[in-house]
Amino acid sequence: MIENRERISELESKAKILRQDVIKCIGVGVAGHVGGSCSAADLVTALYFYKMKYDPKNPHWEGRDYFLLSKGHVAILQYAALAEAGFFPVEDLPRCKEVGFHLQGHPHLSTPGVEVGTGSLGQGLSLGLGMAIGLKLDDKPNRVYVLVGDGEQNEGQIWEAAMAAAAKQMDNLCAIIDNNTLQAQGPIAERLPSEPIAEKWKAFGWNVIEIDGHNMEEIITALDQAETIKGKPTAIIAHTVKGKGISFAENVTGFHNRALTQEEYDRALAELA
Ligand SMILES: Cc1ncc(C[n+]2csc(CCOP(=O)(O)OP(=O)(O)O)c2C)c(N)n1
Repeated sequence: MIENRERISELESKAKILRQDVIKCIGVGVAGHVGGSCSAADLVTALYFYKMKYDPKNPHWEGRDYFLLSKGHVAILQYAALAEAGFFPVEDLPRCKEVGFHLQGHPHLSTPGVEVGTGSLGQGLSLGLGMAIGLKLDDKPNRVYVLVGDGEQNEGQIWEAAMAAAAKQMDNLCAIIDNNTLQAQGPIAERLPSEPIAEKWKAFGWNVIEIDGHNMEEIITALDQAETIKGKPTAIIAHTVKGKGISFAENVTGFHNRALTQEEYDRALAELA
């Protein structure tokens, strides 16, 4: 149990580092996706530093698990995880969005560790499903994890993939839904409501686990449980706070994709220290 507590506090510290990296990646005066990166930081930390198998020196290693960032606009969060995991130097992060550089505004195959290009919302789950089917056909044990936004549930393609994954009994596929309740222009409930999300995934035939997406113990328990479920894909509905960890950005729609002033940048890093 103590060992578990130590492991959890290590992961919590790592999540803090990822959030700091996100801020350094955005820098001052250039718009960046603060909100959705910080809401998903604990989830992505648990995937990269607890659950997934990979080899940063050999990104195409056959034994790896696959991570797809369906909400591709928070690429900087995946870049932070990949850098901290050793796929490329952490010093590359502030060069994000530089023309021709390997870190672009949305995930691109030129980045070591990125499996697919995403950013047009709705596509990542279908891509992940295709990979999961391929792995099953090859009788491989690798797992596929797809991070999906709750606003992204407005995309019809999500539900085509959800229906097909359940029909094909893809128990090697796990969707993690970052349920932060805001999308780019405001509360999802006021734009096109996605709720009730858990009931929808259950009705589509998925194993559903609901968690507090900032509670590391709940996150890793859910990821472990998902692996034991046979005959169905798992959807982890993670209740999160957009902008989590930066007081002035928490639950503020304006921080979906915004430039930071020097003062905000300094304050964010101080709060995350
Ligand atoms: C097909 C498509 N339509 C619109 C957009 C523009 N867009 C980028 S992020 C976003 C909101 C997504 O909301 P959500 O999935 O909840 O993301 P989060 O709040 O977690 O950042 C939109 C509409 C897009 N990237 N792709």
